[in-house]
Amino acid sequence: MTEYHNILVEQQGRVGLVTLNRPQALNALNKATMEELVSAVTAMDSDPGVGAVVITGSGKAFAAGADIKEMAAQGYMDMYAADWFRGWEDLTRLRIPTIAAVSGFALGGGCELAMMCDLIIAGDNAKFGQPEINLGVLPGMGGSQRLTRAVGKAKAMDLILTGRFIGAEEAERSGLVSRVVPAEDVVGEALKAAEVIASKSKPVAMAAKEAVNAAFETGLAQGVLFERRLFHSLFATEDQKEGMAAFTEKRQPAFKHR
Ligand code: CO8
Repeated sequence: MTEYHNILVEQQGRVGLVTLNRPQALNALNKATMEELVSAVTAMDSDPGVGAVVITGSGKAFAAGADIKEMAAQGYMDMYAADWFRGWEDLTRLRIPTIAAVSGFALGGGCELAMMCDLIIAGDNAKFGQPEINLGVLPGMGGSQRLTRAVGKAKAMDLILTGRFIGAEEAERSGLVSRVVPAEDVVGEALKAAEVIASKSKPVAMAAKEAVNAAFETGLAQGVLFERRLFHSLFATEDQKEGMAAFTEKRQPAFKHR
């Protein structure tokens, strides 16, 4: 069993739960936390017993960004040579569905981490922002790209150029988060959503995730074709047979490949 110092790792049924656990630093994402989080979630990704993953914070924050104290003294060559933040990209290559359960601050790299997940469930106390401009930098882990795709140019420019925070309601209205729930229920609701996802056919859920993600990488015609080919391919699975038979027989499906 791998020992972690900056995160807590649990499994509830078929759902993996990773909790960022540096509340004294508002879960600032230092290098060690990144390495542990990526390692834990990558292990879950290849575990046949896990069908979905929830990532959450602790205390007042989901995560208040990259660790400013760790970064402050770095020079250009340090950043370039280490390709600072590159490791986070591994999270975007996971095949298993991921949910960010955000309570409190999700700022800078914290907001970017949430956006690397497939969906965000927010507590009504959540605060999202990309305040890097106040530090003399800009978002460094995809914020300028993923936030713009999530909320559009006007809102992304507003957040990135002013550094202001938005609350859960504005984040939901803008399309950044999928659901807002009372703060105390956020992990529970995320786990419930993850359980629902994990009860489906795993390869089908992975294919659905791939299809949605293709919308951000391809033109419309190419994306629709990609979707149709994936759709066709699922007719080679036992789970398609089972799902459609269960509908006809008016019963719940018992998917084999979970
Ligand atoms: N880095 C390091 N330490 C932090 C960070 C951080 N990002 N955020 C908070 N802390 C520490 C504080 O220094 C403080 O520690 P100490 O008690 O030792 O002084 C402790 O956490 C508690 O914080 P505060 O006392 O400031 O708590 P407040 O409730 O007064 O304020 C805020 C909360 C508003 C969230 C405030 O802490 C804040 O503004 N934090 C910084 C937010 C920020 O600028 N984030 C962007 C960071 S840059 C970034 O993320 C670049 C992204 C690149 C990609 C990264 C991928 C991971």
